[in-house]
Amino acid sequence: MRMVFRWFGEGNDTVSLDQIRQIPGVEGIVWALHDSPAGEEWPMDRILNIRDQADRVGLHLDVVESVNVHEDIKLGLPTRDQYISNYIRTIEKLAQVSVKVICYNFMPVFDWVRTNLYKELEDGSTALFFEKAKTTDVDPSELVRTIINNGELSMPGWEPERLAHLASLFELYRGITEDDLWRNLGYFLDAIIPVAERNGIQMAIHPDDPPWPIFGLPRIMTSQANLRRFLRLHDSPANGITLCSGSLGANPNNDILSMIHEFKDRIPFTHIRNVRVFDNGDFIETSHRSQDGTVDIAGIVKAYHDEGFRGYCRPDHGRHIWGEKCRPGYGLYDRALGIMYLWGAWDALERVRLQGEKRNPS
Ligand code: DNO
Ligand code: MN
Repeated sequence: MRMVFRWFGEGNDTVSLDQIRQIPGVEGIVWALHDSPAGEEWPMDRILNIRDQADRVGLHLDVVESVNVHEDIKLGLPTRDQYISNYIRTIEKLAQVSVKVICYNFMPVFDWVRTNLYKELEDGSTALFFEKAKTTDVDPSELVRTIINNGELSMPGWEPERLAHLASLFELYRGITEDDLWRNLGYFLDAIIPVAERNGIQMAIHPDDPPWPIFGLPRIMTSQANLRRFLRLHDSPANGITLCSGSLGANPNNDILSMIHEFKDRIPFTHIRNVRVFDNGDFIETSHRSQDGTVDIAGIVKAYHDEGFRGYCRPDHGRHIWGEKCRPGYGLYDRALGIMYLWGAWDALERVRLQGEKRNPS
């Protein structure tokens, strides 16, 4: 398992590269040009600039998260081809700085959605919270009003210019079914996967977060059966998954251990984090420890260890603790604690394996 840590870039993150390099066992940053609009080709000089910064502290750039997919591609509009060409040119450029994995998602309109970014836990820390009732049977125009009026719904990364287009975006998605999304995803994969193959890159789709339709918009990266269907849609080692335990774990019917065992060869990148799911479907993010949430993180680490997992791993979101002011979910302290929990579990398993080998040399 190769540990990496998400970094949003100089001036865009409260965590510095010098802090990241002091977290034990972290070898690289998970990065992106976050201000580059979806659909645009990433400029090479800016890519090289990130490489220079990472080089200076001895961290690698192997994992990019995310190269975002333009809505016209998800919608299957005729304009999609120009955005796919830009995407392809970005993949080729990333290969030039030896990127190995590109994470992306195929969620209509929104990336991850929460209804409260600072919900208080029993211990006084705060964490990202999702209240299901606020996102079902919502009238899109009502939603747009709520967001624009700076209401209770919090969508990180939603700049005012983009919000203004939300109503027309919802209009375009009217009548788009799950089948349409599958077809449009297949079209996208057929175009980009051969390019990834030629460039030694594995594409790794992130599951939908939460893994069910929200605001009446379809979502398809939600379950084991659908991830299986996804892998068959374009059957290639370059077509992989970012297996995110927190996203999939928000639905307790998702058996993450079974997914790890089934998809092991197609998981170049994993996000490991915990959530506590309530009976009514609401959930809150918690510390990584198994006992603190609904997702069995120690069991997940064991499943990866049993499979001899050699892919990249990052702690995903963390709580906000010890008074830290940071991007929602992306503080230093709780994610660093998460890493130490993951390493502790992994190293204990590794010790047991080595002792077994010593006892029964093959
Ligand atoms: C949620 C996070 C997401 C993720 C993007 C990937 O679990 O990991 O923000 O980064 O959805 O495109
Ligand atoms: Mn994730």
